Amino acid sequence: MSKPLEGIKIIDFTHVQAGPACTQLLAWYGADVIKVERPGAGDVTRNQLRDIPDADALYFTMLNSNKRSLTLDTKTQAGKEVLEKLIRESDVLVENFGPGALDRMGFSWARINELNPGMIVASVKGFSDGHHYEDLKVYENVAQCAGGAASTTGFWDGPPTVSAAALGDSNTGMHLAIGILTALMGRAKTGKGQKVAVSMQDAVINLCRVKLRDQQRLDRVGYLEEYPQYPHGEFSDVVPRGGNAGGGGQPGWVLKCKGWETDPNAYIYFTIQGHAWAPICKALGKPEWIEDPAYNTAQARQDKIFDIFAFIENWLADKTKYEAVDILRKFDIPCAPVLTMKEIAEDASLRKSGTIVEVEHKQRGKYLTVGSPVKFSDMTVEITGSPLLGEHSDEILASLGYTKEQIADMHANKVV
Ligand code: CAO
Repeated sequence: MSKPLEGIKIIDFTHVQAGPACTQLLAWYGADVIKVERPGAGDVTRNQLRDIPDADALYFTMLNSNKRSLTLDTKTQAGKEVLEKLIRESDVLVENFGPGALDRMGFSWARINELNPGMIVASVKGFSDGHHYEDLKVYENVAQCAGGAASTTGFWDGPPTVSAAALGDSNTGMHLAIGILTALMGRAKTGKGQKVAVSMQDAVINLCRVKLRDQQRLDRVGYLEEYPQYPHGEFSDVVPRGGNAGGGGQPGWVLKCKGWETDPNAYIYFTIQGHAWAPICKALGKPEWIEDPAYNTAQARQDKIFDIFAFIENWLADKTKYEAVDILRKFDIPCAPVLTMKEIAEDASLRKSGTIVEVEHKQRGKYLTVGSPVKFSDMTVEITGSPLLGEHSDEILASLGYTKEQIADMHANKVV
């Protein structure tokens, strides 16, 4: 079966993580994604954090699979002409340069729209157009701080903390992919392209929606009952860091299991879902708590929630995280072991589902990457290795009508 995005041609003017994560996703689903990179250098991540000398770094290979690579100096006249040709016959251009870089290159939205009125131009920036910080260059953690994630992550007695999950980068790329697909649907109706923009700050804020919920609740009632600060601690007028507390209406915490003294990841996450109270009591061997008015409602448990967690930790002391989950799952209790990246890399279920895949790379040999988290009933998403720098330059230039001599000339003049 042909892939759903087959026939969609994308100029991938992205680098580092936010933009490449977006275009990689579209490439998986069938788009022809042409990564345009500076001759001789390419995306900076090809060189960043290398683990094999002279081979593209995993930072690059894991964000650029299923793409083709064209080297092109778009600041030269000849390079601009190639880009113009590409724009005329492509559907989408994606970029995440610093603010104003595309305009300075001579490819403003107005110019691109003139070259190809059906073109969708999709951008990632740190802050949205017109924002008082719109001129700032932004990386992951800057966005996590500006988007409310850092002030609400971590423990109350520590500093604001960033997450290891790429809330600023890959998350913004995923938002942009939704924007591009929406604009493609729109174009199918109107024939017109449009500009699609996602700021990293906005994408983080979208994921911190529940914290803005909490700010308004705090403003109104002065406390947040699901936070560890309640009822024994103090609240100020801003949403505090809640440690490992559950973010919704279900109290939860990270609890120690057998071996925690030596293994920093011998923990499970345990959730006390309201209607699962009876099964929890049965699992813990505390049936007397089921009807006890001091325990049998969420409200009654609130002021002793950490005593309950301490009791559960005691119960967990002779069980590994896996043994604990195997017992608790029989009682329908929402829980999971805290998994390390090593465990994830080796997890048979994740390999089977295609979430963790091994792919072949011309320089590196085999490497692991994260496959499509979206699964389709009618499509198996195949992940291929990332392209070498300029691997497809000649074939792409030839397809644009350049002769062998013209291509050789461009190489000689370092245009490609
Ligand atoms: N040929 C010629 N020039 C090229 C080129 C090519 N193929 N590709 C890029 N360039 C030029 C651009 O035109 C620009 O030149 P000018 O600044 O002279 O106009 C320059 O290379 C790239 O600039 P940049 O600002 O994008 O790069 P940087 O390394 O200074 O900043 C980053 C990197 C990520 C901070 C910045 O791009 C940014 O803020 N992007 C938007 C937010 C974003 O996506 N951040 C997340 C990155 S993932 O962590």
